[in-house]
Amino acid sequence: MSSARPAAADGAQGAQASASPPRAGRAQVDLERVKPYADHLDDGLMQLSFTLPVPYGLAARRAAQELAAKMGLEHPEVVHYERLTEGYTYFVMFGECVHSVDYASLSSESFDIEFMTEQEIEEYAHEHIGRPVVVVGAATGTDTHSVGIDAMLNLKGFHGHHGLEGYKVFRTYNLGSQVPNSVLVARAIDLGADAILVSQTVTQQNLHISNLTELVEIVEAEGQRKRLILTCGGPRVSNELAKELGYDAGFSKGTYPHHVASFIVRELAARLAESEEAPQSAQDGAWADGRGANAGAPRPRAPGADG
Ligand code: B12
Repeated sequence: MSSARPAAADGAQGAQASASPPRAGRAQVDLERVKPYADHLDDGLMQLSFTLPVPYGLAARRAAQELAAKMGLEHPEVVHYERLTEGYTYFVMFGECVHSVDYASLSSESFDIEFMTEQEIEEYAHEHIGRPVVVVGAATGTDTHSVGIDAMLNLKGFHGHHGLEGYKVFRTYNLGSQVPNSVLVARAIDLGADAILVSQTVTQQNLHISNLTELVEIVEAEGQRKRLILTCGGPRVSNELAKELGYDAGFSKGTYPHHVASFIVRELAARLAESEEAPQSAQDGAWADGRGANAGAPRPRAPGADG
């Protein structure tokens, strides 16, 4: 099967497909009718895997083929199947997808946030915010996966991009994993935080949805929604889902710390401008030597809290 890289494989969220002409000998992609690619352009071939709760055997194989055909795949083939445990069979299948998508119309929509580099973020924050930005994050509820939030907040960061702790502008508080929503919100209020970062990995039985929703409800009940920037992320979190649930932005696989950092400083600057809060001078010592997380003293609550 193909090992073709998706357009955003470099981690840039929503990166555009290259506008450069196709290499010699390569067929031109019709971006209005994009289909899966394997052996040659537009062959529609795709691979899928799933488990059926039926015992391993030829009947199971047939059932998988029929299911794939019902999904609309042509020439479905089982290329691998094995007994998982008593009464369960795992399948890997190939099939031809007959549908296509209009990528051209999608890529002209506003998926693409322009991200700044770390240095640009520092400069932007200095100019438009003029004080440290306090961010508090955690993997909430029962979710024990802390790698995502650590990747965003801790100095070590992700793939060579250090986390917000390494920026001069940010004061970071990483509360870890399995943090109840009420605790995260209370801490954010105590610290006079500008933004909350929530990580959710486990999606079984839509746990992430109920958990993310609960946090928004608590923030609203505390009258803090207008002033707290709410961001969330995780492998199954999209910007669309996040907004639907009441967050300002959502981030998924391939996110680097400067992605969320760009969003937070821009959003905060916009809110400050809107509330006509005069930028304070960037003179407190914490700004000047700001590297090193959790160093900043809690800031008093900013005005504009709703409620
Ligand atoms: C490591 C791991 C664990 C470790 C976690 C250790 C730790 N300290 O985090 C341990 C062993 C503890 C663990 C436990 C469990 N795990 Co686990 N685990 C994984 C594994 C292998 C890797 C996850 C990971 O670290 N990814 C790397 C990080 C960097 O990626 P990421 O989280 O997506 O983060 C990126 C983005 O999403 C985004 N992001 C994430 N959060 C945020 C937040 C913000 C604000 C922003 C801006 C961005 C952002 O930025 C990050 C960098 O780009 C995955 C499988 C896999 N290969 O993905 C399973 C996986 C996530 N685990 C899974 C499961 C089911 C569990 C358990 C429930 C298993 C069990 N039955 O006990 C338990 C969890 C129990 C609980 N109460 O939560 C499932 C989840 C299925 C689902 N969708 O619900 C997975 C997918 C495995 C699988 N295929 O079944 N797990």
